[in-house]
Amino acid sequence: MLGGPTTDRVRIERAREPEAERLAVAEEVRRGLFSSPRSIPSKLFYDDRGSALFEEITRLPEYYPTRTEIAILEERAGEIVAAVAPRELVELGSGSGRKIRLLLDAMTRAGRCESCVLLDVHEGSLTEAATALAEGYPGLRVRGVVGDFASDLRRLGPGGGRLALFLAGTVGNLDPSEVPGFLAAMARQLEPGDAFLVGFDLVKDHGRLHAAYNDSAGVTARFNRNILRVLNDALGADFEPDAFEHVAFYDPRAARIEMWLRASKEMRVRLPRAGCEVRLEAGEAIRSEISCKYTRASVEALLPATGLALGRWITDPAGDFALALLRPR
Ligand code: AVJ
Repeated sequence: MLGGPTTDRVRIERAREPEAERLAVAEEVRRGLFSSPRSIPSKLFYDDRGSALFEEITRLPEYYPTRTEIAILEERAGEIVAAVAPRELVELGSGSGRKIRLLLDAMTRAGRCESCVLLDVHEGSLTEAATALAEGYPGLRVRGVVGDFASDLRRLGPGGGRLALFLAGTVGNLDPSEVPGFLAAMARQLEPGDAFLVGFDLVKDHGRLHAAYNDSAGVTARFNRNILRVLNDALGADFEPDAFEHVAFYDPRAARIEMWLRASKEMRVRLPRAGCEVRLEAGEAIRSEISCKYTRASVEALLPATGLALGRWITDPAGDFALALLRPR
């Protein structure tokens, strides 16, 4: 179907029907809010407003990961594509498209750019990204899967000639105890010769890490509070986002950033579509994100028993960010 009209080359699927998805989200939110510590699943950040705010974060002077990862890919995409020789690109969390294009361009130059699969929780950004790629790459077949990388990797289907991407350091949002299981699940969607390229934000000066999540323009604070609006929209909740304070800090022992929302007063929040009500004391906080920072050694320590081995380890000259090229053993 080379060069077919754009719409013939795009297919969007859902891992779950919208109603089942709503029930699953309600259950996850309820579980998080009544856990100790209280938490909200980070994947809920990315509605339309949240995705736009994250885009804004990527342009902040303090937020180095995005521009560093792009710089690495601008320099090394050709080498990565030469090492894997993929026909198909898979991206978990469809992002803004800039980075996947650097790899698709390298595949086009190598003469093997056939198909692309995007997996993302947010249907709006997924459909937009899939359509834009089909328009930008004549002949490319694009499949979008609305789903969660933590539970829906099987929807990707079997590999073969596949380079999968998990960029931006989003792997840092998983607890390290969950990472080996996640990598093993990805390994099951790969064939020998395929590869999984994973972006890891690296341990560095604590002041720079702190600043990246406490920007002076307050965009990260708005991004953080927006997750409460997402809960209001999705579950009919009545959080007052402005009554919560943005808190983010680096915990050197766990090598991770933690983001919290701290209630500035005592409150009672109703979440009718999750069938619950939460009472918060003044000063009580809800954790909205962890963002784990890695070293080459801590990445290698995750790999035994995953079915993946470390191939290339590519960093920027300053060692701020790494791309790990993982290969099925
Ligand atoms: C997109 C998940 C990689 O953890 O740095 C940015 C999200 N949170 N600022 C990260 C985020 C606060 C980001 N990831």
